Amino acid sequence: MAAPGENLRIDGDRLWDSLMEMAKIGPGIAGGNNRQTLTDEDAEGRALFRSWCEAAGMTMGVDAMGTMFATRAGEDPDALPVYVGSHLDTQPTGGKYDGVLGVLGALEAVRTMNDLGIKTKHPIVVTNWANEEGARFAPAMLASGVFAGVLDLDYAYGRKDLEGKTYGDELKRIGWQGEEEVGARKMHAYYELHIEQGPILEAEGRDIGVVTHCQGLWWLEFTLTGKAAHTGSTPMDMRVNAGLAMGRIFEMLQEVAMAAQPGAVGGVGQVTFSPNSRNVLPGSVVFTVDIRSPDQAKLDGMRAEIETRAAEICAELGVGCAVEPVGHFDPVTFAPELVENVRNAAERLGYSHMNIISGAGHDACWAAKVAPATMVMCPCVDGISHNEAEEISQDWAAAGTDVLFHAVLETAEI
Ligand code: HGY
Ligand code: MN
Ligand code: MN
Ligand code: MN
Repeated sequence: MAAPGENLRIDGDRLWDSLMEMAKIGPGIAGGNNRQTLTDEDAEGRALFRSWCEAAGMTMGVDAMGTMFATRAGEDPDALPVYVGSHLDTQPTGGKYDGVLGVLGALEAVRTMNDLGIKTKHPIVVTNWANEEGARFAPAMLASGVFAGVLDLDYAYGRKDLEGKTYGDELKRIGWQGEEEVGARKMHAYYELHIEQGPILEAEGRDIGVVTHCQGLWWLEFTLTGKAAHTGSTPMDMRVNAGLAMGRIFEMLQEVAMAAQPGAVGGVGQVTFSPNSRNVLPGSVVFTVDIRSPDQAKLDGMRAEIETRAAEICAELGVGCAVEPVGHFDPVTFAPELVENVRNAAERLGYSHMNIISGAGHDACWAAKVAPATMVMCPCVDGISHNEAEEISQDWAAAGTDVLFHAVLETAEI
């Protein structure tokens, strides 16, 4: 089968217009987006995406987790489809491109196939995975985790946001609980285009990241139990101070992650003090430790050390310490033959490229459990993401989508 011609390119202006159109839905307060999963804004973005897919002649399926699958028919109806996707949900202070570029880049690839009358042997399925971010309902990549058979549907439906609302109830409320059994679909292959969300590609002056691996992750939810008490009248030697224990654990976490360099990260993004009143020592402190590494031994070693030392810190202060893993996947090796398609596409199209390990987790990590999968990355400005200041250039968006388009055509067989 001949490789796609080097002049085969997507329509970068049309892609950019679609990105800017989607960015109007769930605007943030500083130029980015707040389109959190299963909110009314998410529902509005889903409806716009569905209208675009239908206008491109695709048929829409939705599964019981709310993941959207838009199918472009192939020449061979018995051939398993090539899935191409990412996510439209955002962080509360998210950017306009994290996830969205992958979904709308996949749609642009289909629009270009339509323009050029390209027929593929394998159907193409453009996918919007529900709840990739895990910001509102932990863990991240929840829907793709259920799809891959790693997480079960009841567990997922029971996940709660900070207001105590459940995933299942919110999915029904916005009217996006689909009929399809989650994971019943079989994939021939899976591709995902994503911004790097880190500084490497821009610093190295490369247009394309050929993603060979993704680092593994643990999300460990700590619940520290102290004694709520008056911050003024309680003598220092009579305090059971969960806040102090938290501070010492944060310091220890930093030390463990630095000792695991190179190739490890550790931090905390969310803390809940209760009663969270200025003049009350916290009765309880809940926070999620996020540790990651491409090295399996390092990843699991960091987890063991952090849990052991956190228990010691709390025991010293008389603070209760409970830990629950609320998210995990092992380091991922993407499918070499698909990685090669991405590399060849970048070469053919004249884009500079380099191998890269994904620092962020993606739905591709779970897709890789059930089918050959890989990713294409493009740079982002100063490596900023999960921040409303996230920015990319139109050229980077077009380059990444051109490469995605070519790699998908290779696998879908024109
Ligand atoms: O947490 C992650 O890596 C992804 O952005 N959900
Ligand atoms: Mn993402
Ligand atoms: Mn993200
Ligand atoms: Mn593991």
